[in-house]
Amino acid sequence: MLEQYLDINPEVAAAIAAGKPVVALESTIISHGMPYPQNVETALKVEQIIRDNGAIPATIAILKGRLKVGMTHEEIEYLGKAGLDVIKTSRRDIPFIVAKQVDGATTVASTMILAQMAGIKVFATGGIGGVHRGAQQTFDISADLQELANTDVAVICAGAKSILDIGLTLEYLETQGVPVIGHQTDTLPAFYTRESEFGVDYRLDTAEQIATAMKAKWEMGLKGGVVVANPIPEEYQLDRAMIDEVIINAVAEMDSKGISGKESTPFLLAKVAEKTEGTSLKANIELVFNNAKLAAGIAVEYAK
Ligand code: PSU
Ligand code: MN
Repeated sequence: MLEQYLDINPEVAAAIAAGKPVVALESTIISHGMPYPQNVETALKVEQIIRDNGAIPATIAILKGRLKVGMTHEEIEYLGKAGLDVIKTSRRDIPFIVAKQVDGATTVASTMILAQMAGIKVFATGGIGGVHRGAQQTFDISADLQELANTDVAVICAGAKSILDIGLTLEYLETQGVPVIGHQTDTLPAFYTRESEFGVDYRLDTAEQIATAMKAKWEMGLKGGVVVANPIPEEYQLDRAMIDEVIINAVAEMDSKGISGKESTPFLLAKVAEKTEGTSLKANIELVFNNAKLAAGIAVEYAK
């Protein structure tokens, strides 16, 4: 049934079948999260980092309606160049992108879904979606959170960007039973900065400890994902006050322009990048590299 829709790259399929470590990667970060050509350079370097750390990378997207788990370099280049012309595809969108046989860039939610279809347990990205500031009025809560509640994949990220309401995001995850692990940190990192005022649920300091907790969860049949929050390396951290001000202004501009729904996150990401003149892009790239390395380590431990 699934093969009718799903194409697993042969190298990735062989690794999964042999129980070797594999790390899934999303594609909305390529199409909507960074400008060309840095998006493609970053995506290819991330794959190399995963290989250098002992795992096989599987970048995920939908191409001409086919679910792709493990893209070629040419396919990554194509998707990165197309950028915002590719349809941002979350859980609700998947059947329509498939039926129309068009291209779709997968978010955290839909990347988790395709990873689960293929049998991949570890997924590295930059930041997850969450509860937006002002969600009390707008109801804007990313489908990523509901996916974390239901789909058995660990997502290694740099915490939640403060375009979101971090406190409400953590409350939502708690309600849904999603554990938030801090890798070598007691507080949830705020993406561009290593710390926030919010504590994580559990601090674990090694990839081995994290893999052990994942196994315990899933072997007991406790469904759903795990958030592994990994702070940006010290040297690439941005100034908290500066980035907070940029974000407050970006949210106000979004509201005044009436931007909502699936356009919100890409608008805020682009605004923040524009207003920080590229320093945020550098930080974003470096934290993704850092997450890829940890994810490979977790995948290696999980495969033991
Ligand atoms: N946050 C980031 N960078 C990103 C995204 C979020 O810092 O690239 C992307 C991810 O693909 C995430 C999606 O799954 O945005 C969330 O979008 P929404 O809030 O519309 O669910
Ligand atoms: Mn949203």
